[in-house]
Amino acid sequence: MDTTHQSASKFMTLERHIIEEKNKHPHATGEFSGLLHSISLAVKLVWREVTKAGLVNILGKTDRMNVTGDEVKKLDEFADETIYKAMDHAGHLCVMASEENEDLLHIPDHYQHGKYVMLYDPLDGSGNIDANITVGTIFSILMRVTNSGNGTMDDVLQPGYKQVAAGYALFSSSMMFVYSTGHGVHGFTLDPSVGEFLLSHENIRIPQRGAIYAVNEGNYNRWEPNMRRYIDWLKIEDKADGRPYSGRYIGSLVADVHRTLMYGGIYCYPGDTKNKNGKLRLMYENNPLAYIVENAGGAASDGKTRIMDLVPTALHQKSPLFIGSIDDVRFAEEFLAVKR
Ligand code: P6P
Repeated sequence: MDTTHQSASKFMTLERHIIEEKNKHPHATGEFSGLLHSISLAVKLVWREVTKAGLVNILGKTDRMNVTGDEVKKLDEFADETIYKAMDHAGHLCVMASEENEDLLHIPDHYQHGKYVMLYDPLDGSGNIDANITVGTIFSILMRVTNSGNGTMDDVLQPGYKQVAAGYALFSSSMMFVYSTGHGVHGFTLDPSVGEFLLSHENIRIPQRGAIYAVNEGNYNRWEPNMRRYIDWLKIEDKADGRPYSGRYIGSLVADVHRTLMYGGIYCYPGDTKNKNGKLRLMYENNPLAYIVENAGGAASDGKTRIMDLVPTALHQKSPLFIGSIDDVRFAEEFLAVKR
């Protein structure tokens, strides 16, 4: 095979990958592929604004707080509206839910209602926008459980193991789109010269154990004693290569989890004396990222229970999160289970 052809055969666009993934699901209709394609377009529109945020007046703050008390930045609002408008008319969805909106986001009556549900965090890590730090969009896809018409809370409040797809876009030095439909985790990098996502990380597998931990140590004094003991243990010089784990914390979940996916290790956001369930949202952050990491061979729990087995009771409920290499998550669970 000549090198030209070889390089051409490696030219896998996201669109072609989605179609080939569909062919692995014998009963899949084009609707699922169309949904993923719509999402990839939506995040490109967000990326376009994120890349110029510093140049136009969409940095800074609005006078709004979101439903979980985070300050809403203008780019948050733009991303939220852009994704909704890119997804509401395509006919794939019966309802949406966004971290930035207290209630369900219904599909306008004059548009076709589809069989899927989408939950999304439009701009995770947005507190870092003004410092030009990596942020991203996280999405989770479920099948509706009601028969027709507007989707309901029953369609949305499903446990994470019911997800049929999940992924995230990463707005960093380059733009990446990482997704899974249950057949491996695949990463695409945007080639801005053609506006296409090209396959750059096929079948991502997370190392069984890593040497990096990510946690906000500013909360150390609020943690329960076993959590402190776990983090203290990571810093002891007795690890496999004779060195302690390295601490890395970006403060942007999607970036911290992507690094963990690529290099291994663990990201922790435990509960504490001030927030017993921590800060992260089960439906918009923990479930989709757990789906990705598990499909890459990793694990995600709340310190005791598998994240994707948690049965949601509220749209914006929070849960502690321990996510990453399977050995690291199990070590953390063992420390947390010790009876003192
Ligand atoms: P803290 C951003 O608001 C976010 O939800 C995640 O992206 C991030 O990992 C976390 O909060 C940071 O929280 O308490 O460490 O500042």
